Amino acid sequence: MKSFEAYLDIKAEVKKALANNLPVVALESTIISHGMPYPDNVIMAKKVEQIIREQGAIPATIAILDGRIKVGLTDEDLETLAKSKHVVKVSRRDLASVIAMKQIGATTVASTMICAEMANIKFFVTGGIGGVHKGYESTLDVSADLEELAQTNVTVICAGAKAILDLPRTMEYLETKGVSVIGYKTKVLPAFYTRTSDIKLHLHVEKINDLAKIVLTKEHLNLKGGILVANPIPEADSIDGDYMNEIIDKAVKQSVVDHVEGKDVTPYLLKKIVEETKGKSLQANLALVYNNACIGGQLAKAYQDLKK
Ligand code: PSU
Ligand code: MN
Repeated sequence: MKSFEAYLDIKAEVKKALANNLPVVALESTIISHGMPYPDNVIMAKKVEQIIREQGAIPATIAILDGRIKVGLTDEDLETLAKSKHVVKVSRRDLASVIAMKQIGATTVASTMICAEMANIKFFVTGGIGGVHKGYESTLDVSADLEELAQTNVTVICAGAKAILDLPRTMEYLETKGVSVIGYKTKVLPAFYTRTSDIKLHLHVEKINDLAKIVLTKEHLNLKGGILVANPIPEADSIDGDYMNEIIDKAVKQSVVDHVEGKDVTPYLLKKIVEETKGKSLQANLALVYNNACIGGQLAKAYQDLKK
């Protein structure tokens, strides 16, 4: 037994699926605790799990509770995460202390990847990843998500990244770290609320099966690190880029005035954006997560089918 296994609580259904080589998809919990308001966050978390099931895969939402890494949550766990005011946002840095001190922890993209790999889960669905922040030159604010993508073997399905980040620098960082960013039915990086950006991707695929082949080949080659699948928001749910950029710029400026730093930056900006758009951005956020769940579930299944 590996020493970390003593800290893992894998839900029976997930354990059974893994033992039988059935498709499993991990989900993060910071999007629940720090990414969306209550009760939309609980509705989102449940619906995402349901969509993954509809694709023939088993969902496993990850969080830290009672000094344990929970892989697969009960409804009660979910309510605790969604409602409690004392949930710690857990990135790689925070994982050991939050477990040791038995705090309630919500996992980011980085720490969800770590826990998914511990549980031997290959796929993880989220909304948007963290990245290089605007104003990086003076703050050095780069999300630990990028370093995790460089070293942990999990495929992450997202809708690109929010324009709260410096998208060209985020892409350069990923390139340097050897992370493949694959557009699913898009040749440019989707920018979360919008389907497009000016950034050309090095690779795009039209078929889920091709994504599965790439994931499996990377595994055979023993290349460490993640793969990022960028799946654009559905057209009907997308929001005008210029309108969003104006709101985002305002939120970023306010964060400087308010002296927001460190791990508070991203949640602060997400909250401000929801307020400024009067909830419109939240609807788009929900739609893109559901869309990612659909593709993630299909990809996990296609990968397992290829391995048969
Ligand atoms: N971007 C979003 N929604 C989110 C996050 C990012 O559009 O909920 C969350 C994710 O959990 C991500 C984390 O991993 O914020 C990044 O935080 P930081 O920039 O502090 O690394
Ligand atoms: Mn940061």
